[in-house]
Amino acid sequence: MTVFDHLLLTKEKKGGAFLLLLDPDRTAADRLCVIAERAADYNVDAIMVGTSHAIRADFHDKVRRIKKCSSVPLILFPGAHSQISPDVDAILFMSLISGRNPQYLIEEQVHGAPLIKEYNIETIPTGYMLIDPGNYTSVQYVSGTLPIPSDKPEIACAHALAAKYMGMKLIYMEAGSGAANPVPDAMIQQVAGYAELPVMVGGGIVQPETVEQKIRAGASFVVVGNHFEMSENLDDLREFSQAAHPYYQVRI
Ligand code: 1GP
Repeated sequence: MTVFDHLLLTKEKKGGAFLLLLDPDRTAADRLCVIAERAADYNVDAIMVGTSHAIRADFHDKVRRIKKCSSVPLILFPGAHSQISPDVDAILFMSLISGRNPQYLIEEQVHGAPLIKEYNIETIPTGYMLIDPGNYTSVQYVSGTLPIPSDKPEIACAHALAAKYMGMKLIYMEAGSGAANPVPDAMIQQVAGYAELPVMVGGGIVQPETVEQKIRAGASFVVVGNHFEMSENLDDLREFSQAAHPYYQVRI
């Protein structure tokens, strides 16, 4: 089964899927391993790995370490083509469709495609949209693009539909790492209903209740990063994971 099919099946069976984002450039290798091991214990559906700003010399070694430490599917969430690693199971093959910067619309993809073929990595064609979080985030700065206003769902809907017509299989609605405000529920609901594509939501989510709220609004997949990079206690990973699986909780 492909990683994307695994996520879709999880959504169908459990109501949603929970993805943990790890940034190798900001976290020590041993800690990455501990978090990855715990992810397997707590039913995290996939681990995403990537960074938005720098890439350090040991980036690929750390990706390999995460893969060795956990049986959870590993998905690259690339900030640039230099992050493509042979050790991931799949890659979000993204275009930053809310922006108008050709580097992130097509150029990085052209540089990365031959390597992805060589490594035989599963691609998940993804329309990536920045939604205004109310603060200035790294992804806005690095990409040099403006986010979609959070009170303009019709703009987000038009972008998502264009992505669908171009053959993309997933919409990622991103508030940005450390966002002051996550993507609003009303916007998630409208985009998911209008484009009829699975929607991934991330950025600024720090409570399990918010995970469940985004799933109930229509997100298929929820991503949390910062919270677990900062947290000393990883036990609440279980609550975050359970919050993304509302049907599963009812059945057990
Ligand atoms: C960032 O959406 C992800 O690309 C996760 O955001 O780090 O704020 O959880 P946080």
